[in-house]
Amino acid sequence: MTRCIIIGKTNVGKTLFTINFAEFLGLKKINVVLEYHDGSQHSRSYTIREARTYLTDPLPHKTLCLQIVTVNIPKGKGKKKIKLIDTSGLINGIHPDENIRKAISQTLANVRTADLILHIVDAAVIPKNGIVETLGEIDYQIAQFGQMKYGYALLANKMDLPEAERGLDKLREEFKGIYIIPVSALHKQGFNEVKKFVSRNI
Ligand SMILES: Nc1nc2c(ncn2[C@@H]2O[C@H](COP(=O)(O)OP(=O)(O)OP(=O)(O)O)[C@@H](O)[C@H]2O)c(=O)[nH]1
Ligand SMILES: [Mg+2]
Repeated sequence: MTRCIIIGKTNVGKTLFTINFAEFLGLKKINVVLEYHDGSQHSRSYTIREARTYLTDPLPHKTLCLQIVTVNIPKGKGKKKIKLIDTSGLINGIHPDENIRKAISQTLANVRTADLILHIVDAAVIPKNGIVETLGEIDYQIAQFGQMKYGYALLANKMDLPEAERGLDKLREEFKGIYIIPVSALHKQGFNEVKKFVSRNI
């Protein structure tokens, strides 16, 4: 099954995006397969509301393993099942907590095997902190890797926040030639464009 990885730094909104995108695609309940760095798996079922409550957090490093949700994407006259793979958030440098380090290395190992990459950044913090400082080396590396691949898009998230428009302008200047989709994971803004992008690339 096609694997679509949701990747980016911690706290940019990967998990909220995954849950709300799954709802946007028609899911009423979410069955999440949790896959740990040692390869063990188990699954849990949530209502959409429970998933938002239990799986997202205002503090960083909430997600610590792969969280896989199967969804249907329209394709031609029919539909195709794909796996949305939510991942542990990345950081620049090395985290002191071993569990977080293992989770991050699991994320990185899975980028290589993904068919599609949705790379999420927080557009709202860019104007305040500066683009290079906000993104850091890791986002530049993912963008470089993604550009060489078929099926890579940069999602500028949190577009509902006041500073995000300026952040989006900066991203467009910095990443010329990269396909950028402005979204708000919170309000499901830009989701139709993401759906079309995924549909074109599967
Ligand atoms: N205003 C606004 N807040 C958002 C948006 N997307 C996510 N958030 C908030 O940002 C915080 C982090 O969201 P998560 O989805 O948990 O972020 P994550 O990237 O999965 O974080 P890790 O799992 O720690 O890597 C939460 O408080 C979300 O409610 C958005 O589009 N707009
Ligand atoms: Mg998360």
